[in-house]
Amino acid sequence: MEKKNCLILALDVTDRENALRIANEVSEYVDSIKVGYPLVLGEGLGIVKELAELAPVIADFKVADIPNTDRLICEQVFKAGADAVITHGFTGRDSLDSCVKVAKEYGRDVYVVTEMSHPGGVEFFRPVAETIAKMAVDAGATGVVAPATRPERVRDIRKIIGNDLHIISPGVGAQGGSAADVINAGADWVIVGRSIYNSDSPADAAMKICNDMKC
Ligand code: NUP
Repeated sequence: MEKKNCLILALDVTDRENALRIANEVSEYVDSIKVGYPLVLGEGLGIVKELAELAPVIADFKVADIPNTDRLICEQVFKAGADAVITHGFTGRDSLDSCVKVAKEYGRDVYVVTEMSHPGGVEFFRPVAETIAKMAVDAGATGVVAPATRPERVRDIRKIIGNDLHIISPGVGAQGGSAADVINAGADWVIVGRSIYNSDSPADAAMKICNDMKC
């Protein structure tokens, strides 16, 4: 993904019409559009191809299964036109290796969740986040997902992964995180959903976040 605005739209609306309207309105401000279960379950995987005409798509399926099932999921995601997939890491190195292998075959990207951004994200992830981050490096992932709600954790994770891997960071706005703070802490991109798609003017909301970050 090319870094221009440091902003990724989390498009968690559930219908095609709203999804395409919002994506069109903000496309000049975002480097990528992240889709997840809400939109894909609402409209089908075909929405990925439509959105990919506006910006590269990250498929946030938090893939977390045995290696063979992970392989099958990643193949479907990339065949559908996604540029990247988000996977979990707690399933272990063999599962992650399977996702990275498929991504390399397709020339696509893999981002691995380290510690989640919501309050419960510390309960189980906190003790293993650094180990997962190290595994992401060793497995040859493109980058990791780390919480904008805890910039200090982004700093910790940046120390582990060095500068070769990217950090994409959700939790800005609706979850309380600040885009500028987490970029200063070492994130490459912020991922923002509700603060943009629930705004009366998604384009203005996206522009304001870009201006705040001065990325
Ligand atoms: O740790 C994570 N936190 C998180 O919010 C990992 C994620 N993938 N996300 C996703 O980022 C979440 O599912 C949603 O799509 C987006 C944040 O949206 P919002 O809180 O800005 O509305």
